[in-house]
Amino acid sequence: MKAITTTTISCKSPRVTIIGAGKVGSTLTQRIAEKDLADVVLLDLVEGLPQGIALDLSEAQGVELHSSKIIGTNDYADTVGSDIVVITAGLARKPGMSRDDLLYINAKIVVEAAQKALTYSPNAMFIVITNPLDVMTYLVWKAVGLPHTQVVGMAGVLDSSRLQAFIAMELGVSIANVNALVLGGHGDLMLPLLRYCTVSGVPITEIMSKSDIDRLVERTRHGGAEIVKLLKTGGAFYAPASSACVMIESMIRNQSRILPAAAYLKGEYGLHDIFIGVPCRLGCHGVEKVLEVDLTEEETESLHASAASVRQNIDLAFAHLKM
Ligand code: TXD
Repeated sequence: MKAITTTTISCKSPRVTIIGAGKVGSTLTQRIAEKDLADVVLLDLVEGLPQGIALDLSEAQGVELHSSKIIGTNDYADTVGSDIVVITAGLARKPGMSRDDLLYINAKIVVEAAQKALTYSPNAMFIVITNPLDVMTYLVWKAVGLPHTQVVGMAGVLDSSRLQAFIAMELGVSIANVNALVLGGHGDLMLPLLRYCTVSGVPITEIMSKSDIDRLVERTRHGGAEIVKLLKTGGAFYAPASSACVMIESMIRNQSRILPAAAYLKGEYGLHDIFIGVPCRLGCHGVEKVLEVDLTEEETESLHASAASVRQNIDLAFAHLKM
């Protein structure tokens, strides 16, 4: 009889902490769990909220048949040993409020949250979702003091996915045939790269009129506000949660997907010491590479204008926080 050899495998599941159990945080928890990506610790300052969501999602497990553990808590000690920390805590936009109105309130919230989470997960990767996104991502990086590759902001996937959806709706084609790429800051100065937006590989600039494209770009730029206006209470959360989830999946499963995200630049695109939306390769080490695509002079100008507005808000936030 042959001897049976035994192997030891790690029984530890990846662990994702989500700070902020609001619309985005709770929907993201559901997505991660139902895709069996990781155990999730959902944390909020409101007592009972994360616990209630975690219990409800756990009670769906018998039907969904995933094996992710979901913990709801108000205590950072429960986040210990997280591989990824996602920060969604903060205020969402109310109708008529710009993303930048949220600057001071959310700056304080994200810095505190990041520092507390870091105490229990000193080598985690941080994904920032709270608005104004590019500024908050920079603040989190400064607050945690980790290598910049371990901090990234989610917005480009969402903005690109919105444009992708609008192109597919307009042309009446499957979304699977449409690719879209939006760079720059997550705000009114975002930069859709139309030459890189394609339908079955054909640039939309060759199959759509300029006025139609401009209309879809405008809709993308104001995609968040359009939803705020419809919902009246709070902002978008399904597409934001899906967008964050695809980033988490690429990192946890080391898929090396190229996704647009707010990454730290040190000279790429002629920009220094700033987080802004650019195409990145996301893998188990975080932002493993920033890809530099060719930009026209006009596009470079737009990207720099977007970066200048992010920089201005970083300076305001720093002065406010006395960091
Ligand atoms: O593309 C993007 N990056 C975005 C960003 C897309 C959608 C939403 N975007 C921003 O994410 C939005 O402007 C907000 O700044 C955040 C979270 O949006 P969400 O819609 O989830 O907001 P909610 O439902 O108001 O939830 C916020 C939660 C709420 O439960 C608060 O109690 C909690 O954050 N909160 C905190 N938790 C922990 N610690 C602190 N200090 C704290 N403060 C608030």
